[in-house]
Amino acid sequence: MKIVFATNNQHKLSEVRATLGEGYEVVTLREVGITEDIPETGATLDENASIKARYVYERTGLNCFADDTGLEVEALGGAPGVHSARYATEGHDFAANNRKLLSELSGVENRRARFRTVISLIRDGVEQQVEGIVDGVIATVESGCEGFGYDPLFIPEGCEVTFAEMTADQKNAISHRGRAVAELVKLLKAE
Ligand code: ITT
Repeated sequence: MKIVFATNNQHKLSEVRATLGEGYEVVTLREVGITEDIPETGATLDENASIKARYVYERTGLNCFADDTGLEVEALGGAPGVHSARYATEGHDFAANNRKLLSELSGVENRRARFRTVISLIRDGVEQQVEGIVDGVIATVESGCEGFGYDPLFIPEGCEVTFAEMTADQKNAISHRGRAVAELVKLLKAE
């Protein structure tokens, strides 16, 4: 099945391609001629996932899906949440975001956090949403260099290492996005 993934994030693209496997031809925005950044003007992850998927569907008429992900930190009242990409600066500066997170949590004992991914699928014009969540804690120092974003600071529940210290397969097996994509596959397989 051919399907457009509405993202400009290459890390997400390779994670999703690996999780979906061979039955799906995942096409990029560039491959369907969309080179501009899709404005993420929603107030929630659900809204942004929907905005990105609809943007692609309206321009291409192709089956597509979009993911919006946020890191929700309990002691910060759920921040950075929907603002995760631009937490420290307007650019997607992963290192600056991680520095800011560590500084906001300096001296804070409650390190509980979760990643939440919402995926909006539009198939034959019909939109459906699924979600994936992984609970964990924010480490006090960055570790590992795999993955992207907040991965060097996020230790999933039941693990002793951060996502950035795991292989892509290990992360995908338990991550927010891996879980959301597993739900996406269920939707795609259901007629
Ligand atoms: P697209 O909108 O083009 O898909 P993006 O990078 O803007 O890409 P999101 O808005 O969904 O993606 O994600 C917001 C930020 O959350 C992202 O820039 C990362 O800093 C962080 N993030 C998302 N998924 C993550 C993951 O699996 N591991 C670590 N950080 C992640």
